[in-house]
Amino acid sequence: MSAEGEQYGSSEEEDMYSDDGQEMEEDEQGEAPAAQAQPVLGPKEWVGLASMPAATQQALLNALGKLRGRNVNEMTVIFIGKQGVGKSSTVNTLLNERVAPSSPFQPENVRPLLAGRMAAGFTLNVLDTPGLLEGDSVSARGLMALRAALNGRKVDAFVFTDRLDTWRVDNADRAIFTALAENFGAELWERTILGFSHAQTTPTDGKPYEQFVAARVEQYRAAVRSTLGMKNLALPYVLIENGSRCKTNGDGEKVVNDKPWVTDMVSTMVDVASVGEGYEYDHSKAGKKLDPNNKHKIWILPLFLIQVFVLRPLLIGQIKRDVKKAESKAKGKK
Ligand SMILES: Nc1nc2c(ncn2[C@@H]2O[C@H](COP(=O)(O)OP(=O)(O)OP(=O)(O)O)[C@@H](O)[C@H]2O)c(=O)[nH]1
Ligand SMILES: [Mg+2]
Repeated sequence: MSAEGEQYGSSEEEDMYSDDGQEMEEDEQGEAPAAQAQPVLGPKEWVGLASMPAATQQALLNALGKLRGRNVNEMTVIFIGKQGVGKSSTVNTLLNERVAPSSPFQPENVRPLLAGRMAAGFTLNVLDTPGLLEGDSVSARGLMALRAALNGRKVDAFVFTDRLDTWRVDNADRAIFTALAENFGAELWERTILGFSHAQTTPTDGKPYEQFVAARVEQYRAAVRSTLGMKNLALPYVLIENGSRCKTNGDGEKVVNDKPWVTDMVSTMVDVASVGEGYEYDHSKAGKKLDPNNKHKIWILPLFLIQVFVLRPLLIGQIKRDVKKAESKAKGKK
């Protein structure tokens, strides 16, 4: 977290983002086209805030005001998780703008995306990242995109997003928990909020809603803590409902279980942001394992050398001896 505005577009990787949250097109060489290579970078006025219900606007400004009270004028949050769990939709709902592409049918964004928004002298930076799963394994591409998003930037809170209505934490999920810790350090998890989308789900087991939520949250927390061997991880949680049928209260605010959830989410982010100095990606400590499928590649060269310099000469020697034997046998017969 920093009290001063960061430089946008100051690094090579910054070219991956645009200031309005739209992904930049790639040309055939995979580079940003010249016309867009140097967009006017920097946070924009948070126009979406003005069209939120007055009660939400006030509550958000109050929540962010807690940081301003500590002389901090900026907060950076980043959404991570598998494909299709609602990361982009949540970014859009949070900013009340359609900045991130979202689709029910296919993985949407393959590159990270940054949207910086200013209101009342405060800058909120929101980052959306591509899904972290490819087939049944952790996506190396997803991890690389996340690294690009983290590089050179202090992050105040991560929102690890998943659906409330999925009743599983499987091996692929656990592999993602581990890959994040291995590649980006366990500190990432100390700044992580669990974000459950589809929170307007009706409990299927007939349990009261609160119990249903508590069970899913505890299941998730236990899985993360046990996978990482970090039993004291706090892992606060927030409930999210991006659907157009999200209930609203008398003030027109989107609510889940009667609570205005956007405000609740931002307050939780502020609480996490208020602790310590924020997360910074440490290149030297992590990053060598970005390809989770790379683990055994270290053996390729030694095995190749053994094959060329040991096995092959042995085999050729044996073949020569066999040929000689066969020839002398044939001579003997004559
Ligand atoms: N009902 C409901 N639908 C949601 C919610 N969040 C997301 N969706 C829908 O789920 C689908 C996927 O959502 P996205 O926001 O694109 O998911 P994502 O995590 O960004 O996916 P990738 O970019 O592919 O990693 C879209 O059709 C959304 O409309 C939610 O809270 N409630
Ligand atoms: Mg997305």
